[in-house]
Amino acid sequence: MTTDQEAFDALIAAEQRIEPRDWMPDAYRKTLIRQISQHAHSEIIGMQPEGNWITRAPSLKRKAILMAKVQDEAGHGLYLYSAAQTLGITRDEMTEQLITGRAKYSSIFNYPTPTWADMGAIGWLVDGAAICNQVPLCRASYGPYGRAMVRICKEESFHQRQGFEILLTLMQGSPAQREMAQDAVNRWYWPSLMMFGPPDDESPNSAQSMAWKIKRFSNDELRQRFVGMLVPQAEVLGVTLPDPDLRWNEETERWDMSEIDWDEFKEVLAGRGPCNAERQRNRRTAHEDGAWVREAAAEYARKQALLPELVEGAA
Ligand code: FAQ
Repeated sequence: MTTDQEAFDALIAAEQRIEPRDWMPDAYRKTLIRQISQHAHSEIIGMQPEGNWITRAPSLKRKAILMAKVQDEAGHGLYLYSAAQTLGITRDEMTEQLITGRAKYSSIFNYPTPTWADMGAIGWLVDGAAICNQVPLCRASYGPYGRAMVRICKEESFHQRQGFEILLTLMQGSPAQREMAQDAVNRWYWPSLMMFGPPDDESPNSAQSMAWKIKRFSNDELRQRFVGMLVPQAEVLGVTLPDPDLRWNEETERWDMSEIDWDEFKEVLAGRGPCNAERQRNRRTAHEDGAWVREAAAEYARKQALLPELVEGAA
């Protein structure tokens, strides 16, 4: 007779999907809840840096595009919260973890967006990194997560292209516009490399997540792939990637690069990045301001549930 564990292992080995009603080890469930909820929180907090520019976008067309993009991120958060809920955690619990500062979300969203060029750099670099990281997650062993990622990745591809196009337009503009684009690339390049997580030898979750086929590539492998994608695109844009040591190493067939400032990464994760407090505060306020919407929706649902009885009573 096969045990639950053996059946689970066989599904993973056969590249089959684990679905919500299947038996799964507690640690697998816990890892998925951790990663999917952090991912959902990232999408929701990630609306803030760009939301900052909606009222100041340089044209109606740019404003419409930016609004659509920020709304897409909200949608991604919702798909991901729903995927996490299939594992037994409630939306309320996840929200509570986020607004009380107990949950992690991506370090990248704790950096400020002082200029319009930041919208270009976020699209190109942040969405670009997100795609690199998330395309392999479409094959994650947990069905609801993998399926959510398919649609998310399609939308992220459009986001990346719109960011690239903002930077291209600026790079074809005046010297001041070119300088603004380069400055934004300089500020977002290193934080975008940090999105892939700590180096492999300091990544406590990677080995197990890869064995469970949640992650398909290690943090460093994906970081390498991302840099390889950026180099030719930077040439087309005419921007310089701010790493004088960046070069292709024929022998190792890897990109040599300067050391990432992991102290900065740790500071941001510890809540001491440039915008951590502001992002948390805004999220908390938005949640409190939305209380009446939740109450109204719950009341509406209660009345809808009573409706058949009322109709019957009236008949
Ligand atoms: N920031 O052992 P590992 C987006 C944490 S969405 C903060 O390597 P793991 C779309 C990690 O959670 C961006 N924390 O962990 C968008 C773990 O913490 P824990 C979000 C980080 O899970 C664009 C600890 O460090 N994407 O950009 C970071 O195997 C534009 C040890 O690390 C995802 O969430 C970090 N950068 O690998 C939205 C993708 N890196 O819980 C708006 C899904 C690591 O043990 C605008 N997630 N940590 O205390 C993943 O692929 C993985 O979770 C990794 C980390 C690769 C992020």
